[in-house]
Formats: sequence, C-alpha cells, structure tokens
Amino acid sequence: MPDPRFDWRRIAYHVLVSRALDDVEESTNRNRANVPRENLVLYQFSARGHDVPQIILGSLIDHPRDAASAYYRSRPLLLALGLSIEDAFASPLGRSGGFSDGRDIGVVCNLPSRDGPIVLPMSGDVGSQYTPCAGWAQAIGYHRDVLGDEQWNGAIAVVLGGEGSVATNGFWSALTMATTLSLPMLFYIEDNGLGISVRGSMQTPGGDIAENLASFRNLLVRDGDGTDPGQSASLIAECVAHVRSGSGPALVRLTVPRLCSHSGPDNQRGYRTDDEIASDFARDPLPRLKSHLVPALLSEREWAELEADVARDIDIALTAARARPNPDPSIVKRWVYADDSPDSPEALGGLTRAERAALGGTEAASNVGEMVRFAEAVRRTLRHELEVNPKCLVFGEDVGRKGGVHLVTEGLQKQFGESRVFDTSLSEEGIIGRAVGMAVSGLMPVTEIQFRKYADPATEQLNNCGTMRWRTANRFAAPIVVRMPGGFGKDVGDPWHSLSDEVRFAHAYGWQVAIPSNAADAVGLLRAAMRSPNPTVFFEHRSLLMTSDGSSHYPGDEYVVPFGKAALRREGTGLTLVSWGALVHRCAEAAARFGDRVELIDLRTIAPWDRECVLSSVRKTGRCVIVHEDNLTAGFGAEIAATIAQDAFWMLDAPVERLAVEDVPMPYHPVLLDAVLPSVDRIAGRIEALLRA
Ligand SMILES: Cc1ncc(C[n+]2csc(CCOP(=O)(O)OP(=O)(O)O)c2C)c(N)n1
Repeated sequence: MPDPRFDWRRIAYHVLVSRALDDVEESTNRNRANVPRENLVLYQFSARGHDVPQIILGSLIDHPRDAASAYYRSRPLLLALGLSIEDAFASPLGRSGGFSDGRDIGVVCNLPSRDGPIVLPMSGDVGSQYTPCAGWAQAIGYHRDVLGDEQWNGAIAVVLGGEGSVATNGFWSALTMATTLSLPMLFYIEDNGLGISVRGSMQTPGGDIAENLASFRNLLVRDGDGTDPGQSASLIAECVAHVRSGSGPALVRLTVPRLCSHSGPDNQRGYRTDDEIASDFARDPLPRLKSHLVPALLSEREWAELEADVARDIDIALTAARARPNPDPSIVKRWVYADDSPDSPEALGGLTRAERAALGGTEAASNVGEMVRFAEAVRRTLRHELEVNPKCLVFGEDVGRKGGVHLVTEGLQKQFGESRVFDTSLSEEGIIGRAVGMAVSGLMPVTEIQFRKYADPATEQLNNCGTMRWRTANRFAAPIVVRMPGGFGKDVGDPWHSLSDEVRFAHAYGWQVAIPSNAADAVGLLRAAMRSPNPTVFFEHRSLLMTSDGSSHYPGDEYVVPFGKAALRREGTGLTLVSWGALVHRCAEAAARFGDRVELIDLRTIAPWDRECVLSSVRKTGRCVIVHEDNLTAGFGAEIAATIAQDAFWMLDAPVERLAVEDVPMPYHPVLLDAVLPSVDRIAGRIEALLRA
C-alpha cells in the first residue's frame, strides 16, 4: 500500500506534467528539423527518469522557510513547489516574464516566495549549488536563535545534485560546513551514472558516493533505488525527518536512469549503446509509479482522468506561453545593479529598502574625531554596524578567536558572540557561497578573504553572486560585502599576499568595488557597502592598514561615502593625476613638488567610478596621468584613458599617460618591489615630462 503520508495523486499529476513538458520540448528543440522558429526551445534539457523521486522530495519541502538549491535537471521539483506550467514552458522558449525574463536558459530556474519554500537561483556551473544552500541552512539557525524568529523553527535546506557534482569543490565545501556545524541540510544525489558521457566511477571511487561516505562523521547516509517509488518515498521521508528534527545533515543517493540525451545538442553517440539505452528505459520510474498506485490507490479510470487533466492543463499553458511576447530588448541592461527608486520592485535577498533606510547615515564627516589607523577604522565600523544591525554577521578564516590575520576583527567575537562573528572552514568558495545563501535569506554577511589572491577558489561564487539580480530579472539578489586585503606591504611583496588586480572585479558584472586610500574613506565606504542593495568588494590595502599613510580622523559612526564619488585631494591647473588606494599617497607626494599645477583625484571606487569628476578636471587641465598598482595592460587606467579619449579628446594638450606595474607579478625582495612599483620619483618624472609636452 502506498505510504499514506504522501499525496500520491498530486505527485503523479506533477510527474505527468513534467513528462509532457519534456516531450514537447524535445520535439521543439533547435536540433530538430521543421519546427517553426517561434516555437523553438533554444537550449533544451529533460528530466525524464529523474522526475518521480524528485517530485516525492518536493512534496516534503513544505515549510515556509525551507529552501532548495538545485540544478538544470531539477524542474520536476520546482513543479512540485509551485512553478506554473506556463512559466515552465515560456522560459525555455525565452519568452518574457517567468523566472529570468528571457535572460537565462529555461531550465536554469528559481522560485521566490515571501511566505513559502523557495528555490535559490540555479547556476549553470555544476557544483555551485551546494555552498549557497549551506548558507541558507546556517541562516536558519541564525534567524531562529539569534533573531528569535520562530517562523524558522523546523526549516531545512535541501540541495540537489547529480553524481558528477560530487567531484566538485562546492560539494565538499558544503559537506564540511554541514557536518562540522551540524546544519539542517539534506544532500539529495540523483545518480544516473553519467556526467554528460563520463561514468560515475570517475567522480567517486566505485561510483557510489553514499557507500564512500558511510563513515563520515555527523552525516546520516541513505542509498536506494530511485525508480522504486515506495523505497524512494521512505528513504526521502526518513532523511527529511532527520534533518527537520535538528539531528544534523543527511545525504540520500538514489539511482535513476537518464531517459534522454544530456541536453538537446547531445546525441549520445560514442558513449551509450542502444542496448544500454534500452535497459535504462526498462527502469523507467513512471510505469513503476503507476503500478505502485493503480489499483492500490487509484483505479485505471482515475489514472486516465489524471492523464486527461494533465493534457488539458498542458494545452492551456502552452497556448498561453506561446502567446507571450518575446522579451523587451530595451530592458536587457536593467537589473545589473539595483534600482533603488521607491516604486521599483524589491528583490528577495539582503536588507529590505525600509531596513536600509532606517539605518540612515550621513555624508558629513565629523572632523573632530581622533586619529585612527585604517584597520581600527574598519573594526569600529564593523562593530557599530553589528551593534545597530542585528542581521549583520562577520566571518572568514581566523576572524573569530584570533581577530583576523590582520587583526581587523580583533575583539569582535568576544563582544558579539560566535553566532555573529566566526571562523570558517578553509574554503573560500564556502565563505562566499555561504554568504550568498545567507544574504538571500535576508541577512547582511560581511566576509573576509585573507588576501586577495585567496579569493581565487571563490571565483565562481563571486561571479554568480554578481549576476544574480540580472539573471533572475530582479527576483533575487545577494548583497554581500567581501573584505579583501591585498597590495604591496611595507618593504615586502610576493605573488600571493600582494596581488592588486582590482580591475577583475570592476570587470565582473554587478559588483561595486571600493579601494579606499585612508581610514575615513574606509569607514564611509564600508558603511555604504553594508547598507547597499548591491554586493561590494572592499579592498584593504596592506600598506595602509597600520601606517600613518592610511590613518585619518575618525569621521563618526554614521559616516557614509557614496559609491562613484571621487575625492579631490589637491587642486591644480596644469595636469590631472588620477589614482586610488595606496598609490594616492605617492601621487600626493609627487604632486606637491609642482605647487598648484597638479590636480590629484582619488577615485575611491572604481565600480562605479566618477567619470564626471575626471572629465571635468581633464577639460580644465588638458593633461592626465593615471597611476595604479594593477598591471598596465588592461588595468583600470586603460578604461579611464579610453573614456578621456572619447569624451575630452578635443580638450587635451598631451597624450593621456598611464604609470602602473608593468605586467609582472609582485616580487618579494624590496629591491625588486621598488623596481616595479610606481615610486614618487617616477610619478614626478612622468608629471614633469608631461607638463613640458
Ligand atoms: C563547473 C562546470 N563544469 C562543466 C560543466 C559542463 N557540464 C554540464 S553538465 C555536466 C555533467 C554533470 O553531470 P551530473 O552532475 O551527474 O548531472 P546530470 O547531468 O547527469 O544530471 C558537465 C560536465 C558545467 N556546467 N559546469
């Protein structure tokens, strides 16, 4: 007898819907001939064979604060969670509306909700779904225990992945988080034995991740046949109950057949024989579902009625989806960044507009504050924001007990406790992915990456964080702050701790990039970042953290510096010097040698950057030198020079010049370091030559 805890009729309905969608899409994908262009599915993926156990799982994700994190073969789960058939079909067609408004592949979905379970925005990168899910799982405890919000009691986070994904960094990073922190997280592994064409035994020895994880501490592991509805239901229910009860994470692996090619363009040639395909079709879970339910629960006639219902609903939805207009090209640039105007819709994620407004802030600095070092300024800002904003958390490697390797977070854990200021496992992908999941849940995570170079393992999560708002047409956003020390140190450099390639982040979509040159700007920009609807990379230059160069008057606990507003450090008439970060100080020293002839602009942020300030200065002086620490080739100076060439060309009296590190990694010995870094003398020499030109 089918397990009475499940609504089997509803499960069967969604399985039939999922199958019907796969059927229609397979016959209308661009690899098929004779399909009218307006009916084309441009990039098609089926879930046939994965559908039955996924929908069983979906029926148990029913707590209003549950979240699932999934991948391109997870649409059946979304149907179970409330995705409309019309949206499900309109999105592969690329039609307007739906979960991405034509911006993303149709099965790379998401499902927002303010009062029901959600599906976090999927990404195309296999394995990237894991760490944001762990972030949501950790956020459940934060909302419940720190913020005292009982609505989060009993919520869980569920991540879906194929057996190929168990070889990824994201899987292991999330598994470490879930098991060390005992998070309410379920790993649901659907093992179809193929990662496109690669066998499961290449992803984990022997091809069975459940067997290999059997002795993993603090993890309930279950393994079963995903084509058997009864067994699937009982294993999934056991795991969900375990996680929901607060007993820690669980992993369930279910074997399923992939009853389709990997995706539309794949013809399976070379890696799957006809016999293998036939034997997989013999394991189709749909007929097994039917015989599980008919006649035990439904009669043949009722099953036929169900099929008729599905056929009717599909017909109505497909007609409506096809009738939707194509997406509007005039809005394709919308939603890279937030539109913060009061009547613009708010995405799910980060503080609400009202919460941010309530925090306030002022652009007026209090100039009577005592002198503080850069590191102290950042610490005070974090401390104040932790005090006034209970949704703010600070974490990263060593930031808790030790107070960070740069001691910027010293004392914060003692003051605010381990839930709000904490050490993480050594996984930058884990730090950023976790922050993303937390942000989507409504928190304001401030992460520390120990040195810029060590953000490399988090590249995928950083990029996906930056594009989230755009990809989901403003349904979701993950405004997080990533503090990142880097740049040359005092008399020392090296390729690992001294990287200053900020242009990478200016080039990444959706990110704000701040590079303050002094303590007061650090306070203002960090606070602005922590009250912003956009994610921010916040560079802390190593040579400024504890030096007089980086020190300034403390500008007050409310001080905010808006992004995209440069500071005029020195006025002059004959040449504009543009810089940011630590080199601003070398530029200031060089400029001082020329009296009132040199104007010095400290950009403070490079995404966005203050074009107007630079252009109006250059229109006045007719000459410009840009000085930065990043590589000369394709450094941010190239962007500024191109802008000046385009918008102020006729006002120039000399070519725009750039002085930067000439395309070598930062060296270790001070003699080598001096040889590559723009020095005061070299900057002055360039100014002098240009003034003579
Ligand atoms: C990081 C990354 N590398 C490679 C790919 C290309 N790719 C797409 S699907 C896939 C196989 C995934 O297999 P599995 O996780 O088992 O899922 P399945 O497709 O079998 O459901 C690969 C290699 C990708 N999308 N992302």
